[in-house]
Amino acid sequence: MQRDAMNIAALQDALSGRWNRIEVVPETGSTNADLLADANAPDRSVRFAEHQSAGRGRLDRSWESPTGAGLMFSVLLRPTVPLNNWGWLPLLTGVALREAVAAIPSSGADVHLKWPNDLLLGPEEKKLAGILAQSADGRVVIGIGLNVSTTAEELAGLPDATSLAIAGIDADRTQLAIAILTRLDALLAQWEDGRTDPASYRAACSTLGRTVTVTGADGVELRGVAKDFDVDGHLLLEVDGTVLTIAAGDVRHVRPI
Ligand code: BT5
Repeated sequence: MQRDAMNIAALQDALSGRWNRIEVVPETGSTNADLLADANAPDRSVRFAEHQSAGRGRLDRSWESPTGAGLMFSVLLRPTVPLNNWGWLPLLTGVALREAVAAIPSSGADVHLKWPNDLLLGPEEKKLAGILAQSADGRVVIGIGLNVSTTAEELAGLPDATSLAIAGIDADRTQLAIAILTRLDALLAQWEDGRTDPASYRAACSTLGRTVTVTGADGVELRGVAKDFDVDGHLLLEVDGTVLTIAAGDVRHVRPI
């Protein structure tokens, strides 16, 4: 399938000044791994790949996408905000992603976040995008994978995945990337000033109020009601009348029978 390459000149025109080093590479293992390995990468570096041979998900899972079918990129930040506030970064990235997808002209895309930051599409809640944040030595790298023109055949091995094209939404990857990074820049400015508004995340996240199961990295599964998020962006899960604070885990939205 013929797919347009990312337009680096348009990205740089629109984003320079806000984002310091913007690169597009045809092929790499993982844009997250690249930025983490680059000790000299400046604050607000952005690296896009047309293809990743070892795209990563959380917990050593993988992110699979054909060449040019989606957005695959990472941003590197060197925040001056205290480390204990960094938990908001992947959540804010999800908010930026959702706003940018919802704003695709005449798409009417029904998108919302599943805590912490999967972007789900439509009533079937299929996964359109995922986010992976990794930190090391005063740096944080946030990676985004978003399915754009990926076909149903290309996603056949991932029954819970979808793409904008499958939903009938035609989107230009370069313009979408500009929209995401412009929104993320604005949300980061608020975050750096201590003005993050948790309401914007609450409004974007459909996990709130739902019965969910949460599976921890140890495989233990909890079932409860997602009551709220705390100041650190952790999930407050009510299990048998007790509210537990969940810092990380895989959430499944339980559907009413
Ligand atoms: C994520 O992990 O969803 C984070 C994905 C982050 C990918 C970006 S791409 C640019 C940057 N560089 C990287 O190396 N990574 C980041 P998680 O929640 O663990 O979900 C992973 C699971 O999603 C996999 O185990 C599959 O089941 C599923 N999956 C894999 N590829 C997918 C795709 N294209 N669309 C939807 N689901 C997918």
